[in-house]
Amino acid sequence: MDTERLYSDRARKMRSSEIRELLELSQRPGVISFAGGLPNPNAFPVEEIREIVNRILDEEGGKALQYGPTAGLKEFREELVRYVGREGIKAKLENVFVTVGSQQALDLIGRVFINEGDVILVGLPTYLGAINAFLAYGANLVGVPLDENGMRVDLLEEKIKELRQKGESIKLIYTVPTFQNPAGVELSNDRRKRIVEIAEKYDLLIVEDEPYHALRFEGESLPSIKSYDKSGHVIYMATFSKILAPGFRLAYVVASEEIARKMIIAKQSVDLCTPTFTQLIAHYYIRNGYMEKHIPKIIEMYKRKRDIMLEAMEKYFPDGCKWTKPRGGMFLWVELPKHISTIEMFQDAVKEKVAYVHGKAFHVDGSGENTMRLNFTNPSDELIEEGIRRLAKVIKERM
Ligand code: PMP
Ligand code: G9A
Repeated sequence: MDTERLYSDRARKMRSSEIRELLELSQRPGVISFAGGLPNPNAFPVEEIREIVNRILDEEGGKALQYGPTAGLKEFREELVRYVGREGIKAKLENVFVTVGSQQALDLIGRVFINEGDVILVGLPTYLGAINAFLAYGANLVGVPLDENGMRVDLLEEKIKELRQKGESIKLIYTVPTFQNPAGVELSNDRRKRIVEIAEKYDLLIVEDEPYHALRFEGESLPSIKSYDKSGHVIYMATFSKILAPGFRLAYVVASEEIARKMIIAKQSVDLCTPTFTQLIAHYYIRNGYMEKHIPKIIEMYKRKRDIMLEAMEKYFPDGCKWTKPRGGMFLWVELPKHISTIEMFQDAVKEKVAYVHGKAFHVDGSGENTMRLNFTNPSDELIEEGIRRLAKVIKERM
């Protein structure tokens, strides 16, 4: 059968994710993986979840196993309104809805906002899952460089002016402000305010994707971009994947009532509703104070792992390599000398049984070939040091 002929134009634009493809390799025996952004399984509160699941099945089994509203269970959304309120986001019930992971929210944004050729401004580098979601809808992704304080909003504004002059249709700015995936950097408070001013001035949307906000090891927590938004230009999303369990596939969006309504209609055709069962579990988990007690434990574990990785890099990595020292999150970002391609080096790494994600995957302009992303949360403490030793050997050989 000639399936190629049958595919839609949209299907032709879909790209497979390097991260997803690396998952299989990462699970091979003996491989130490710094590739996928996976939480550590020891950070999953298995016993507490078991207890909560039994309770829910006893008390509201009929509801837990039933379809629910597309926007999410009302009591869970009410809880989320309070939850984001503590982060300075003023939301009403109509502004908040639940999605199957924030990955789904990114796809819904594509469905609702992107026409073929529309410009989306993203960080250089930026989250690969967002790149692929937006590309599938025909977006023209334009990169804006980052520095140690996150996206260069001065360059962002220049880019917007330049694109407008060329008559391009710019729709939105996508950003991961806190402990960015992949670079680990934080958008400074000044830039958070400024980016809202820019969105208002040019009438663009900001997508604020915040999976890592709660995973802060040090420094002061910064207000979300959404907390500066008075005009409905910011679509905020956060997920339970990194603070509870990615297997729940549970996230939420805060947006203007109008945008929320449109995205919920789009979601109706995707999956009717987010699983009711996991919403009830997460709701119970927050409402009864489990979350507050759980997050400090994850932070302690991940901070230790970051420190082990940084120490091992100091010890083993050759001169000429640079890396970020993130104050939270799950990733650090490495820059090798310009002549080294982390794509070509990957085969050597596989032979040494160590994996990473090459940096070009996160760059929409084809740059970043001498960079790579390392995840420090998934491997055990012992394997972090050993993996860095292996990686350093591979780098030295290439040098
Ligand atoms: N956005 C960012 C920036 C991420 O890092 C991730 C997961 N790595 C996601 C979205 C998707 O997360 P989930 O679908 O599990 O909520
Ligand atoms: O497993 C995934 O695809 C989620 C992790 C994303 C990442 O590694 O950035």
